[in-house]
Amino acid sequence: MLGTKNLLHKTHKRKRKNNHRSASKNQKSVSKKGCFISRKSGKEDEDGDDNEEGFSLKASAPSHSHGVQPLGNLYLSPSSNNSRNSGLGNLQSLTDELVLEILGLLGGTHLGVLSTVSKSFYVFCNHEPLWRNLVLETCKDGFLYIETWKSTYVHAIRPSFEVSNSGLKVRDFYSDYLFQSWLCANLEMKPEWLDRDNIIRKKGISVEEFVSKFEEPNKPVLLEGCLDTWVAFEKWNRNYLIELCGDVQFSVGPVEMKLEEYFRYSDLAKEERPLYLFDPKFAQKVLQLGLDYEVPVYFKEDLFSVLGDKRPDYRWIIIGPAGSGSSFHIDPNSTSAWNAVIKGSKKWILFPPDVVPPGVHPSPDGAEVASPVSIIEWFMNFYNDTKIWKKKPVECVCKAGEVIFVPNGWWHLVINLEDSIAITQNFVSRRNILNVLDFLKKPNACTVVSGTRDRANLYDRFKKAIEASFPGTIDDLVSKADEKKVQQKKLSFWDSVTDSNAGAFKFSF
Ligand SMILES: O=C(O)CCC(=O)C(=O)O
Repeated sequence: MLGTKNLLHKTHKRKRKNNHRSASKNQKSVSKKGCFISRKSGKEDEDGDDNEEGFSLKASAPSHSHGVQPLGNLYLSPSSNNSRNSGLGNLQSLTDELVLEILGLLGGTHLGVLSTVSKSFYVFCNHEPLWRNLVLETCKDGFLYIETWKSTYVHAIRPSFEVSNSGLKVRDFYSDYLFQSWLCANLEMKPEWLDRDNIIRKKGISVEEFVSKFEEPNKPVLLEGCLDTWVAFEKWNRNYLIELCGDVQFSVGPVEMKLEEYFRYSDLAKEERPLYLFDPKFAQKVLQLGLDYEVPVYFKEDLFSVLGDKRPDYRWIIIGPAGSGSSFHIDPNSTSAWNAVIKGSKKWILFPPDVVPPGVHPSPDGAEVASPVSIIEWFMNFYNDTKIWKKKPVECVCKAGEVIFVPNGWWHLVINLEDSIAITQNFVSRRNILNVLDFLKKPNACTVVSGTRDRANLYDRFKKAIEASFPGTIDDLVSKADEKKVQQKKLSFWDSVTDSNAGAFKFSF
């Protein structure tokens, strides 16, 4: 949903660009051109050609996913038999997505039984995201992750039941959909996806400079040195957090998990969209977490605080392994945000409000966003498009100790490059309160406003509370904004009749 912090984006059906014309028999790895690359180094094997476009697999990647190969390999196969089809019987005419959608309607027992019907059903029924969904639907209060989602599910339902994870390898099974799912789960970020770093960085600037150069013009900036005095920056790491609150449950996507169990999951899971710990109530759950950090001086004005404990969600602790992150979205309720990296590092891509990122399709009322299945898939299929765009995104890697300012309305995508811990807060200051009020007043407020149960009335409650605490402020800001608009109109008229460089009038016939 546009503007929710919790990553509930609609996803496109995986629309695979056929990036993998061929792969080696053991599917060691493939390049975009269809030639081979090696694990980790990204270097070409002897049988490939020059390959600056190659992909590397993570060192931890399993050597195959049940032997699934990209469809292009079928054309190199002497038998031209695709066991995907023969084993599906009458269902073979359905797309892979549809087969998986149907299988997604089944419970674990039926999936298990169906997996014994044919090699093809074995591969489909062992597709890990099916078992992940079953776990997330069934184990709302957490789960103990055991090597794969399938064994996690079986363990949760029947702890005494042993599941073997050895995994059959099926010959001659070709599917772009299933292959790319495996590929995306095991790809390293390519160095060229990380190279561009064009954000403005500042250290030790005054609040006035921050407001006039960044907040007022609504431009991102990366601020260095803001966390130097934070206890969190000095102390927070896995051991500290486990000791402090390892048995406390935090929000992880649709479930609640004990922190210690989440860390166990994040160490073991190798998947395309790792679950992300993203909890807005962390400071109520563990008071010390809230005391271990301080809002940086630039973001002290926090007008939603007039609503006391009736304010919408505004701060989150964020924990995730490499590869986890947030796909493209705009922050809730037209607020601005800051995001402080305490451990690890994050790659950011930001587009201004008037530029919808490639591959992203917001619904006309702004209530939903359809975007690629995963962040890594966005990089594979869309990142290159931005190179030829006139309006380039702002990009950076934000490292531990750094804070990024995300101005209101900006689209952003974030991927963790290492295991990361961060704090983010959304805020309303005098610079963006009019945008926020406009947003809360929208006719579809009850679907687009977020972070509170009382969506439709947030506008009235907030406006009244501001008027009570800061009488006259809204009227003042409205008249200043009107004056500014008149000034800008005058300026643009003057620009249109003068040669602004030479200070002379322009004539046209
Ligand atoms: O994953 C992250 O750290 C970024 C979170 C984010 O985009 C947000 O809080 O709006």
